[in-house]
Amino acid sequence: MSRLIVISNRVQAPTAAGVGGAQGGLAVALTAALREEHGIWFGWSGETGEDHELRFETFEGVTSAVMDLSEQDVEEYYDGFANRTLWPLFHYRLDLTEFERDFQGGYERVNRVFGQAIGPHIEPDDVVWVHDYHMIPLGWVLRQQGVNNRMGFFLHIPWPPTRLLVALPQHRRLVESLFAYDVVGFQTEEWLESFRHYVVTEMGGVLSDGDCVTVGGRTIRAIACPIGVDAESFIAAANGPVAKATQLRMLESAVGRSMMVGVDRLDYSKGLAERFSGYERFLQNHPDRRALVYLLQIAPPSRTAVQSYRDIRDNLDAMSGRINGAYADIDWVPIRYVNQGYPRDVLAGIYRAARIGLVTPLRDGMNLVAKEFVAAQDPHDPGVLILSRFAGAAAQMPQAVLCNPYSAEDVADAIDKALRMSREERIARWKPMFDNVRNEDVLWWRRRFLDTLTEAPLCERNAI
Ligand code: ADQ
Repeated sequence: MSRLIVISNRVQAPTAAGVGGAQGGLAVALTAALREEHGIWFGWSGETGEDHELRFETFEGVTSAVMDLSEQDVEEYYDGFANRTLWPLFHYRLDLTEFERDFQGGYERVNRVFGQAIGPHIEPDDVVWVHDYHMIPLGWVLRQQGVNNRMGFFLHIPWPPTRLLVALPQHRRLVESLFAYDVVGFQTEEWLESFRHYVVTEMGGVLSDGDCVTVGGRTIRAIACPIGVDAESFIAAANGPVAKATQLRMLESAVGRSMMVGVDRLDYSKGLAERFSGYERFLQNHPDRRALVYLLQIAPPSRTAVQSYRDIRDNLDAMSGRINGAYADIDWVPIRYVNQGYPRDVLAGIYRAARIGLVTPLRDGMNLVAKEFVAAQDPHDPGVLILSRFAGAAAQMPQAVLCNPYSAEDVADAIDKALRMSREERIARWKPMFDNVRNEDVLWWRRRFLDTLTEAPLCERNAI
């Protein structure tokens, strides 16, 4: 029987020290697969240390293997190339993208270190699944060590248009390394199209039937495979006692007012400043309806070692303070701004208490919050999802109130429309989105990707 090997920057498998019930959908789906197939999840421990030894642990039937990285590794590979070069560039933020040779060198070095440490643990029948932008060259490193297994790669973030990608020095080297995999997956057709465009125009690649993309002598399958949420457990959580208590607490804290909720990592790609501006425009345009609504914005800090992330936090602190100062009354504040994480069942209750879910990223590979919000709603009285047309999720959820997050007026109009929407229309929009979230959930995603990797005839095996 073949085992599944998952490799990602951070390992989210349960550990004895562990996260247990706090796992998100991706971790739930992958740990279930690892448990069934006796696999291993490899990655960075999140800690710094000088030796690159893998530490194995098996907990609740799932084996994880983590390694420390040196301070220099973290600075160049993680804070540097991954989060100051690739993340902004792939989210169309050339203005925030930093190009440093040290970052690229560190990125390649750490991928080599991972590959050399992991390679010897891969057995001939294992199926290898590498995740996300931190690890693009890893497949290539493994092939160089003679790993000839089926290997797939999934990109969780957008793939940028060719005209942006070519701003990256050595862009071709990075894309070429993807051809070491057998299958490369993207969240949406749009990102897949951008990838194909790059391959054809910059590499002279050829597209053929069955999702095949050939460059030189190497052929891979490139597919769109949108990730979903752990829908059944989220629906169950939304109907459970913790969610019910949370919902009650939310409703009691603002009787007679509609809550809008935003839940995002504090990241410039999530469009939080633009969201606050859009809401402010609504408050300006509708003085008579101001006090009937408030925004709960939950945004736990992330990547605080990176300056642009500290800047966004300062900016949002200032904006929420200014908007609350300008509009609040003795018994109402327009924005409740909270910088902490919540357990998933509490989050489900918060979503369910909301009349509007505001999901307005400037660019997002998929966006799972949009799907969680839909999963958590009361079927008889669902809230309205306001969704950025630039989130990958918009392709599967055209029934949302789609908006342009760059336009404060558009966001204000969307809020107005959502608040006025009849119950009939809310149900009519919500139902097809709910069916989609349920049908194309995270297990569907995992099966689809792994079936493509393991069962479908591959166009050509990639020996390097
Ligand atoms: P992220 O950029 O992290 O993921 P997203 O898809 O929205 O974005 O997932 C965030 C997850 O964190 C959600 O499950 C959400 O519930 C959770 N979360 C956020 N704030 C929280 C809080 N305060 N408390 C508890 N949980 C919180 C990247 C890509 C996305 C892609 C995913 C999965 O950027 O585009 O959808 O990977 O592929």
